[in-house]
Amino acid sequence: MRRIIVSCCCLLLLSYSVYGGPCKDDFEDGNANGWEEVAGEWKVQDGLYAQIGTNVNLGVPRTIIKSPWDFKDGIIEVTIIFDKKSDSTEIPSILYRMVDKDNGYVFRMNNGILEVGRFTNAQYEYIRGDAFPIDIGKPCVMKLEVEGIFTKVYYNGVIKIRVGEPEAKRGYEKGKVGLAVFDPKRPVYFDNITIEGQGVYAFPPMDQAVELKNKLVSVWGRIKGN
Ligand SMILES: [Ca+2]
Repeated sequence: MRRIIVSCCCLLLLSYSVYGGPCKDDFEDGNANGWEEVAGEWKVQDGLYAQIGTNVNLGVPRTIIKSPWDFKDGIIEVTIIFDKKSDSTEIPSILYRMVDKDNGYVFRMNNGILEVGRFTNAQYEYIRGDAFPIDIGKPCVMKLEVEGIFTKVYYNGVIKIRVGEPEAKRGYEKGKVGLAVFDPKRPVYFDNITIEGQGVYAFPPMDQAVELKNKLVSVWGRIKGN
């Protein structure tokens, strides 16, 4: 038994050393500090990050984390919540390995199809997708496991597709992480983004743990001061 526990601890330590971080945002602090809103209208409300703008003339609504690090290999998890009036055609998406605001990889929830593509010069290019029934009446926990040229997509903890970059020369090696909504007819809400990967770490002002601690300290400071 003891040996099993020790092995588990070693495995845990090993996984921590492989993946740093995590970097998280649950939006409970009421702001989108640490994000660069590139297009669309993004708003933190009720502990969720909402895309509420419907004007696509300024480009695909998207927001990118202004991280000091670049994401290469690792895990990105985010909860996606469709609006009550949604018919699932808004295409909420996760951006990753973004070399700039217009170029990188995209995972899209495209009306029942889970697909991976490239975002090249702000235009979407499809690589591969598979149809899976999505229950848009409940929050969808989407997880991407990215390693080398491969992206594995999990929906509510179950692996659904594995997509490889078919054109090595056109692939993106590393970059920023973000969110997008390709067809923003109705609002889409995001929550609990977690990023783990080599070199990834929580950074102010996105570091919730530190913020929470500081908040507590300042609240106590105020109470004591009064
Ligand atoms: Ca939240």
